[in-house]
Amino acid sequence: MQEQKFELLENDSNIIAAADRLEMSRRDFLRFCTAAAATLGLPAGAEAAVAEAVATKPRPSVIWLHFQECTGCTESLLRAEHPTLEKLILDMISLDYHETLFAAAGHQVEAARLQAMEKHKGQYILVVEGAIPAKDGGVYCKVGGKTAIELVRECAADAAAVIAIGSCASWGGMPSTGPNPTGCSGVNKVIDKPVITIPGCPPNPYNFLTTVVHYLTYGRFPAVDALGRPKFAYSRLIHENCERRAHFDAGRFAKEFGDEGHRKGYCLYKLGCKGPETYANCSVILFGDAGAGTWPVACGHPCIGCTEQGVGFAKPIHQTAHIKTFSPPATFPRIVEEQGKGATLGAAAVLAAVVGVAAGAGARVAKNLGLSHEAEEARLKAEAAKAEAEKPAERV
Ligand code: FSX
Ligand code: SF4
Ligand code: F3S
Repeated sequence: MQEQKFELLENDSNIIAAADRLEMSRRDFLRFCTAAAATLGLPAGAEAAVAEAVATKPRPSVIWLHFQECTGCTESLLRAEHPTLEKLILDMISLDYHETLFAAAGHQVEAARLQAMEKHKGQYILVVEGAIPAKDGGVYCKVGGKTAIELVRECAADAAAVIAIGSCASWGGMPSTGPNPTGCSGVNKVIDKPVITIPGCPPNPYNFLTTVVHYLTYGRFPAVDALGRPKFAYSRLIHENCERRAHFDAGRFAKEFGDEGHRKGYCLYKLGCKGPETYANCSVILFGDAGAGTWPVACGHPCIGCTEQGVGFAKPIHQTAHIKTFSPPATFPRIVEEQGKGATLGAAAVLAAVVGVAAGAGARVAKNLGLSHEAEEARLKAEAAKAEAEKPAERV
């Protein structure tokens, strides 16, 4: 069924043109549209509408402002490991003003901004990257002689929508960390319009891309929560979908970087992982389109809660998280099990014979992924039993 639908779409002239434009195969283009529709939680069949919109809808004009930040949002968007992501984003929007990417400078670039605002009055999307300093009349961040507050208000006035990209623009992020000498905050504190926020430091470029896909397809942005975050991306705690969750539930924790638990891929809660109090989809969509294992926890570092106001850059990195859903019960198993306890050597030898072959291949994969401790345990047991069996018999 899916195959048939794909075949029909693959021969659509608009899809063929879009795939050519993006230098993707038609199938990859359709796969992307299907994945975007699934990420947005759209009903089956919506991928055709998404594909049609991405292929044919006029690209919305985007004015992109930079304030107090590190430009990591733009960097993460452009330096995605997989070039397709960047290509897709730049294909779907008409980037009419962007200080980092513009070749022009000075008055020329200011003129381009005003021209785009005039030409697309009431229709352009304003994207803001970076926090807005308000202290001392906003003197800590000026572009072309105007303060960040002035610029954001001027550009927001005729914008069809405002998107705050990154935690800095969403709620102040890193620059707003105490003592916050420039008095900076998120965009929503200085304008009266609703702001769609895509927090993260940097934010996942796929969440921005998917938000734009929704806008192209339906002419409106996806549903957001009380903080303006698209629900498709920020309605679940990282902890709910974490690949180390089974270790958390079983009471297996890394207690120090590089210790046995850390090497085995145990839960990072005791190292300060903020996954239990951070809403984001990093564990589900990974990061930067670079494939398996590319998000902080999979790399062995606790989540620092970079998307979450009051957590990221606010709580010490190694402070344990507030568990929103439940606390580990006192009945959880011991954190470090003793190898081989409870099994006789004979039983271990039988186990070695039975699981040895399976665990050999399985454990290698699991070790590479750093995900499973079970297979690793079985491999160690099998090796110990084999060594024991090969030992010369002791003299009596
Ligand atoms: Fe940097 Fe963006 Fe962090 Fe902030 O991302 S990655 S400091 S969220 O505004 O450039
Ligand atoms: Fe994953 Fe962190 Fe939750 Fe552990 S505490 S399961 S590492 S999100
Ligand atoms: Fe940030 Fe945590 Fe995701 S640190 S990138 S919210 S895993």
